[in-house]
Amino acid sequence: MAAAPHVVVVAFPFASHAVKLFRIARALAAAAPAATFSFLCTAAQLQEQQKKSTLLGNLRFVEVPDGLSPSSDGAPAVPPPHPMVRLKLFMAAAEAGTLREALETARASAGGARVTCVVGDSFMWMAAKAAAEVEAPWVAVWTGGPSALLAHLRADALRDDVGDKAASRADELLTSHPGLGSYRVRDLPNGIVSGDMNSPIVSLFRRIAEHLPRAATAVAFNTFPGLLPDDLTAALAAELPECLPVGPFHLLPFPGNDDTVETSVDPHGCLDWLDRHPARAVAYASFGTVVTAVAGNPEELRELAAGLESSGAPFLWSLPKESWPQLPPGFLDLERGKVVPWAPQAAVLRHASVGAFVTHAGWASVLEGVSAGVPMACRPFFTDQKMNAQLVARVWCFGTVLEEPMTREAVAEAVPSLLAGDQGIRMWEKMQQMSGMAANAFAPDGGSRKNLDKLVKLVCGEL
Ligand code: U2F
Repeated sequence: MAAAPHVVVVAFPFASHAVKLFRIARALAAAAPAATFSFLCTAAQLQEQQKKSTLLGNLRFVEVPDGLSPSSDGAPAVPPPHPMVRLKLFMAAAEAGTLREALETARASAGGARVTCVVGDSFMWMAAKAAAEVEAPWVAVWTGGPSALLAHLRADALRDDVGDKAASRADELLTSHPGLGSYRVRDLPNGIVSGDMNSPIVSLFRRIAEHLPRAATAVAFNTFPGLLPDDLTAALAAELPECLPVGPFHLLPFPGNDDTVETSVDPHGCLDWLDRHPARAVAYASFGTVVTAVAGNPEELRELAAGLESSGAPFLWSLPKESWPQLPPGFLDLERGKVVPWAPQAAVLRHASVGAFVTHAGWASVLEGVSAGVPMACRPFFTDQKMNAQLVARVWCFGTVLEEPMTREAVAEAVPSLLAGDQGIRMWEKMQQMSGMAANAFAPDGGSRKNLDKLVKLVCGEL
């Protein structure tokens, strides 16, 4: 009798990546109860996931060191404050061998069960080599905006085309690049045709683009069939091995439990506060999990505050507490608004009183806006966000872009127009069809459900 499959899932422990990989690991483990799943991540992130969720019997945690050296007296290392420094240390250690060692620990602690597949966040490109060493296929997961991945895969062609004219051609559409024709030169992620070509994050994307086409057996995307424009889907299919849209996988509820309890945990009373407002009256603002830490700009923060205040609309703003002192005096006491350090965003966006979403256009946030049918005002900052914002505003017509730097006037104009203006109503109507498609993606015959079933077979070695 063949041994039961042992699938290793490798997470990337920064921003909201780990929770996304954990949700997909959990969906796979629930669908394949006879297989063992080892979820590899740093201790801090494993603790976070354990706090938030019940574990399934066949899904176990294995630690990958965070790459920080303990001090000479053996005391635990103090993490450097900047996330980019932590990222660099973690990635260097993973590349040098900590990931391979964790894989070996996973194998040994699963009674020596051979690893039959490695599923990994694409950011953990070194998992490709670790998988090859144990003769297992590597299935990559791309959690971000798919158009940005295409841009990274086509980076050489884009550079040949744009050359050193990125500034003078900033507003040109990339019409000669299949799948990228709706984006302008200025929307490309940093480090492709402009910006610092040697920053750690740019080198990381280069590695991803090198490894995915050559080493992955399949790439799972956080999208659902029908969401992306056909030319983008076709261009990705031409660059990559099998592409499987299995999203929005980060919104999948705990297996066997239909209510999305996890995404509704609400320590700051956001949902009760929303209950006190009429339908489509409230603007919700959030810039995800990394923008404020990495690119936060106090000037723009104050502009957003002033814009929300003068928009006249009630607003709910999820903003890390460290940034609260930068808000204008008296802002936190405004009756019309509520500022919280964390909101149950997916549930907030599904609340009937929310009618506009001011977002950084991180991919999960975009998917949550689309799933809830809430028009978006996007202020993108880095990586995939500018392309995601173009997809929202130009391709789907589900929102607008707040140009950089965001001004109070732009916010004060965009918010009421999304909430109650003709343009907002048209967008809202247009979004209802797509949000219906998102809701059906995991129905028994839904497109993402079928792809997830296929992914389960693939990782269990049945295909
Ligand atoms: C990076 O994105 P972020 O983690 O900043 O942003 P999202 O992909 O939008 O994910 C944020 C998640 O955190 C949740 C929110 C999303 O699921 O619902 N959240 C919440 O529940 N409550 C809050 O108060 C605030 C957030 C990167 F910056 C992006 O460019 C990439 O697209 C993304 C890819 O994974 O990673």
